[in-house]
Amino acid sequence: MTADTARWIRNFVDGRYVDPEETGGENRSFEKTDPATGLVNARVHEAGEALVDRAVTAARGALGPWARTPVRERTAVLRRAADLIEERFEEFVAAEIADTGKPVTQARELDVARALANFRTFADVVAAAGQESFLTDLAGGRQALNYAVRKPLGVVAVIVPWNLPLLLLTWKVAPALACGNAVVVKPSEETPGTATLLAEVLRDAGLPAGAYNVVHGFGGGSAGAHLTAHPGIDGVTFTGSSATGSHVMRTVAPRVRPVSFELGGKNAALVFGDADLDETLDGLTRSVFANTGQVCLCTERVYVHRSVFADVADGLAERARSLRLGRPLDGATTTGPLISQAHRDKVRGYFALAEEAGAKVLTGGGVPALGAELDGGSWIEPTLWTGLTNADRPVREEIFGPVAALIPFDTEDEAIALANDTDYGLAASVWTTDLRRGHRVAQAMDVGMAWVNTWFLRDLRSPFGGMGLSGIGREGGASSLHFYTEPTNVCVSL
Ligand code: NAD
Ligand code: 6OD
Repeated sequence: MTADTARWIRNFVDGRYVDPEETGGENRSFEKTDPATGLVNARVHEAGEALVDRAVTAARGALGPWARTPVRERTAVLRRAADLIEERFEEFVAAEIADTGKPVTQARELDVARALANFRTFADVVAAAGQESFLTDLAGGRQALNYAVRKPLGVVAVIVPWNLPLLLLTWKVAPALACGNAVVVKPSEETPGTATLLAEVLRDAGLPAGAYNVVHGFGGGSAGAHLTAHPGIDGVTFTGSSATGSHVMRTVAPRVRPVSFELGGKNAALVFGDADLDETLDGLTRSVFANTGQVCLCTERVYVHRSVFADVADGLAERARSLRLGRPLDGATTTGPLISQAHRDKVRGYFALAEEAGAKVLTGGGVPALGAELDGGSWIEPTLWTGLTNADRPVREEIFGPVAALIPFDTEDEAIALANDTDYGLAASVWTTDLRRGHRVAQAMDVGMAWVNTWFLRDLRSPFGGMGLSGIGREGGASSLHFYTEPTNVCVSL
C-alpha cells in the first residue's frame, strides 16, 4: 500500500468520526507503517489542541447522564460491547496486526480475547460491588452509621502504549465506564487502529455520545500533552514508560489530579536447582520472548542456580532458536517484529553495550534476513547473553525486546538480593518444586506481581501494578473501582 492509498484513521468525538476537513488550521496527519514490512498502511488524523478540547467538552457533557444511568444498564452496555467485539472479532484481529505485525495466533488468543474478558469481568465486578459501612458506638448508648457512596471520578484521560494496544486500553476503559466515568483516550501513535474500532462498538452497544472519545497523535506538543494539560480532566490513567509517566505527573501536578501509572519493568526470573527443567524452560521461553519481548512483564534478567546454569542456558538458547519469525498471518509464526525501526535501533544499542561489557552471546544478537517484503520490517533475533552482571547497563535498564541476561547464583539470599537490586518493581517469577521456597521467595520480591512456576497468569480481580519506577497505584478488581471512583462518607447520628 502506498501513502496515497493507505486507509484513513480518524478521531472519534461526541459519538461520531471527525473528518479532517472539519478541523481547519489543525488539519494535520501522520503516516502509520506496518512493522512487519516497513510499508505505510494508514494515515492518521492528528488531534490538535482544539479537537482535544472538543473531546473533553463532549466527555464532560456525557458525564452526568452516564453517571446517573443505573449500574445494571451501564453494565449491560459493557456486556453488549463484548458481544459486538466477538461478532467483529476478525476485524479487531486484523486491525491489531496491521498496527503491530504481531502473529495472528497471539492477536486472537491474547489481545482480542482479553478485550472481551476485560468488558465482561468489569461488568461483573461493578455489578457485585458493595459499600463498607460502620456502626459507631457513641457515649450514652447512641450510635452513628457511617457509609460511603462512591461517585465516578469524572472525565478520565486514558493514555496507552503500543505493545498490547487493545488489551491495555480495554483494561482501563471497561472499569472506567462501568463506574460511570466518561473517557478521552489517546492511543499510541504507533497503534491507532483498535481504539478507533472500539468507538464504533461502544456506540453500537448503546454508550451515550461523548462518553468514549478517541484523540490520535503523539505525546509532547501533540494530543497526549494537550489532553493531560486540559483543565477539564479529573484524572489520568496511563500505561507507558517511566520517563513519560514522570512527565505526565508534572503536567497534572498544578491541578492535583489523581494518576494511576503502569510503567516500565526490568523483571527477574529466579530458577532454583530443584526446578522442573521442562516446565521452567517453557515458562522462560514465554516470559522472555512473548510479543517479541514487548510486554512490560517480560523477563530480562534470569538468575539461575549454578548447579543447573548450563542446562538452563543451553535449553533456553535451543528454544530461542526454534522460535519462528515470519509473516503475521502465517499460523505457524510465533514471533513478530519490533514495533518500529526506532525501537529496533534502541534494542540494537543494547546489543552493542552488552558486547562492550564482555557478554557472551548464546544465541541471536543480530537482525535476521527473512526475505522478500519482510526485509523492510523491524525484525530482530531473539537474544540471550551470559557473562554480564547487575552492574552492566543491559541488566539495569529496560530494553523491551526479546532479550535476557542469564546470571548464576549460589544461595537463595543471593538470588533475592540480585533480583531486588533494581530501580523497577513490576514483576518476578520463581521457578522451584519446593513450594515453601516458592512462597518465601515470591513474598520477598519487591514487585507488584510475583508468580511461582508460571508467568502472566491473570485473574482480573487481583491487583496489578508496580513499585518504584514501575508505577503508582494498582488496577484490577476492587483496585480499579477505587481509582475510578471517589467516595463521600456519610455519617448519620442515630
Ligand atoms: P511511551 O511512554 O513512550 O508512550 C506511552 C503513551 O504515552 C503513548 O500513547 C504516547 O503517545 C504517550 N505520550 C508520550 N509522551 C507523552 C506526554 N508528554 N504527554 C502525554 N502523553 C504522552 O511508552 P511506549 O514506548 O508507548 O510503551 C512502552 C513502555 O510502556 C515500556 O516502558 C513498557 O514497560 C511500558 N508498559 C508498561 C505496562 C505496565 O502495565 N506496567 C504495560 C505496557 C507497557
Ligand atoms: O494483564 C493485564 O491486565 C495487563 N495490564 C498487562 C500488562 C502488560 C504489559 O505490557
